[in-house]
Amino acid sequence: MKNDILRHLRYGLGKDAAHSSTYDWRMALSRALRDRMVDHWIPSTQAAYKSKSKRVYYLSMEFLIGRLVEDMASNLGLVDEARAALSDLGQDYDLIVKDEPDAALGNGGLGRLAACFMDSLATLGIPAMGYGIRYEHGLFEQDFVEGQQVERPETWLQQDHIWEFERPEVEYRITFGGHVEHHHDKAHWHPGETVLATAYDTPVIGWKGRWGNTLRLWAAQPVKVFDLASFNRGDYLSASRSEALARTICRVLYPDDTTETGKELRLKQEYFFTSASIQDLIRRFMSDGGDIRNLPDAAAIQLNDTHPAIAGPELIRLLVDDHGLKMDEAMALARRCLGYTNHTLLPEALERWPEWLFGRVLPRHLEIVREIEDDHQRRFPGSPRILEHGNVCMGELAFIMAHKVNGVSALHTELVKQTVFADLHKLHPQRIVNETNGITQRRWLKTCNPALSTLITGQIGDGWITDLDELAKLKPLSGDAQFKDAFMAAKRSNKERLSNWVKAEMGIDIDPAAMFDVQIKRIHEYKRQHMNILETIALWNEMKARPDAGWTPRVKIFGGKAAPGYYVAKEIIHLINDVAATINNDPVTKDLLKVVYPPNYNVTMAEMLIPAADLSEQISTAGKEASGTGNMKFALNGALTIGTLDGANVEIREHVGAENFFLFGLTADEVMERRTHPGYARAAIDASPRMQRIFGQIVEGRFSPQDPSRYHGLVGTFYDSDYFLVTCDFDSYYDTQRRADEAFKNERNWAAMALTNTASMGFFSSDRTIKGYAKDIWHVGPRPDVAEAAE
Ligand code: F58
Repeated sequence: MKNDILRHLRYGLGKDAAHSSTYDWRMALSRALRDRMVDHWIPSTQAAYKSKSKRVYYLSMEFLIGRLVEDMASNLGLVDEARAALSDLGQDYDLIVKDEPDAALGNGGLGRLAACFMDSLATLGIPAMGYGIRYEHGLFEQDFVEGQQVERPETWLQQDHIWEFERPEVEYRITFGGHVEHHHDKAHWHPGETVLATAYDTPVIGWKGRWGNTLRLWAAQPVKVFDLASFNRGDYLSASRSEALARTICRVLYPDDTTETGKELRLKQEYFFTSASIQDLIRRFMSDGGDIRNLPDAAAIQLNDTHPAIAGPELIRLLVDDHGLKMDEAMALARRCLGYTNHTLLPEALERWPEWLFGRVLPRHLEIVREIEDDHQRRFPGSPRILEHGNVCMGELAFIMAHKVNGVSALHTELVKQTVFADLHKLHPQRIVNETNGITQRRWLKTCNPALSTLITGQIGDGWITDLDELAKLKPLSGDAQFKDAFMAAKRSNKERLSNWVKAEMGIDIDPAAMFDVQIKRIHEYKRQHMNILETIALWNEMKARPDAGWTPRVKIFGGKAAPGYYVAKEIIHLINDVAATINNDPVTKDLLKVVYPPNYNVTMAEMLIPAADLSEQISTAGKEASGTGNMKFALNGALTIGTLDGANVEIREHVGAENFFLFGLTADEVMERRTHPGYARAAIDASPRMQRIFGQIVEGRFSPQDPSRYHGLVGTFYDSDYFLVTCDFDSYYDTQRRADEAFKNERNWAAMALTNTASMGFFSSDRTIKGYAKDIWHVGPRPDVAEAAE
């Protein structure tokens, strides 16, 4: 390893050790690791090719992979070796690892789920390929200026992205616009614009390097760099038109997780990567000498939400227009290949394209969508429409074109059946299945929490790394005082690490003995960060009034970004920061309560915050959070959850036991029922002196003295609409928080509850989730040799 690092430093980077920067060392280390990855990757790829195994193709607009050095070193079992080699060279492994930018090619849970799935697929030895977009700029970087969010472009590609291999030879034409002609029953699409999709491959190596898959991200290139004739005429703008289109397509990840902006470009992005991926998988299949009619035996194509839902019409187009299949035959064949995962019930997040726009960008696909619609109406007269009120509804399209549709938690799947797809579910009662989300324990326990994972391995061995159910062996230890002390000591060391970081980065003193209460996720009204900050104000009021009443000291930690155009979410951020500034400067409560909101929450920050948490905030309005995956990461790392019966919280509570979970709030049914009562919010506020006081303080400008009316609008929405029922759940949330305070005082008992959480999380491994998809949807098995090795 040492020699390899030095060799890469010299010949890869042209540096000698004496004059190398941290960046140079990181690049050299990464290359040394990459060489070893390739040694696992190429044989896997060859084996999959030779055995003609069925492959999974996971199409996702987002892969939120974060940093890779440590992940790769860990899966290859090389962390100690890398650390020792660098230390011999006078370098600090930890510092080098921290130098890597966080690849943020995703918004939140959906993108992170895709990354966890890639890890599990490789660990389980399921031949698979992730397909996505190589955005030039990932999710924006967040900064706070006077408490308000400002967005700056993210620039992960400014440095060499060492993990990827450019594949200039893998190139597909992606066309847009123009018109379609029909001659002798055959369609001819004459497009108006063309770009080239070129591939960049990143190896994804599973645990112990037993198997390797590929994450293939597409970049757009102009068909010709520029039009020399136009250039010579002096028409510089039109000379570089195709270059501009190509660059725009992969320029940015859409940072909006509610509404769609830049509609046409977003549609082009979706089609761009979907078409490239479908062309690529067909080419792979054909190069093997296959009959296209057998494609479903070789390819399971999973659509991560509706963003790649154009895969249905695209596959049909290629089958009919290029391979000469009949339309109905092509539809049936495409359906056998496709599965669709739904991640949201929020109506504003369900994609719909105006038909005129869809037809202008993808005229041939609009014809095919009409054929799909006609076919479905013929077979199921009066069924829900794909084309409705002048829109192309991508949810309905994905549903109709998939042989299986899945929700991401038990509750969510039931709600999918009862609400968004109720009518389609009646017509296709076998189609919707549940695959409760999971997380990879290799990143979310092994790598991010060495203190705890070392303790666990010392106690029960390392089988949990590939079989998380093994953690159940820890359950009997919840009565073992010595082990509980060690468990809490690991937590304490993570809290100290975080406290030092908060002091260094934000200048705030926090006490590692206090309860660390963490809410990290995108800022959204349904996730109810505002309920959390209102509760913080209420607690502060009580603490100020009776500072000696034996309070449990708390540190409230927030993290998360708001979509740039989401006004209310940005007001919530502003309020949290204003409240933090007020509370953190109060001498009366300085040892009792702190509010910390570090800017630019990302995967790397999550890896530090989650191991240090005592309490995990999962407080969404019941029925709104499809699953959540942060909730799983916290419980796995020994935090207790305070939460509603929403998403996967329901299943987490079942697994860890009701007595080890702080439940509050209305259920999904009660939420729907309550909404039918006019004036429910006012009634709740009228009944709660505590809420009245807080709203009074905010409205008087207690937290924004320089601008007292700053939050009048926000407070007004609580009285007038409060669609997410903050007011209805507030008092029970407050009371439950006080129960958590009491529980935290009994350290041994808290330790038993926390340990039971960790020990009960086996079910939530993404390995289990992937096995579920493999069995219920893809009909693929792990390669027997890999499965055996894992035994
Ligand atoms: C999330 N969705 C769900 N969407 O909110 C969460 O409950 C679930 O655990 C997770 O998916 C994984 O299933 C989500 O992250 C997005 O970020 C979309 C990005 C593109 C625009 C629409 C939202």
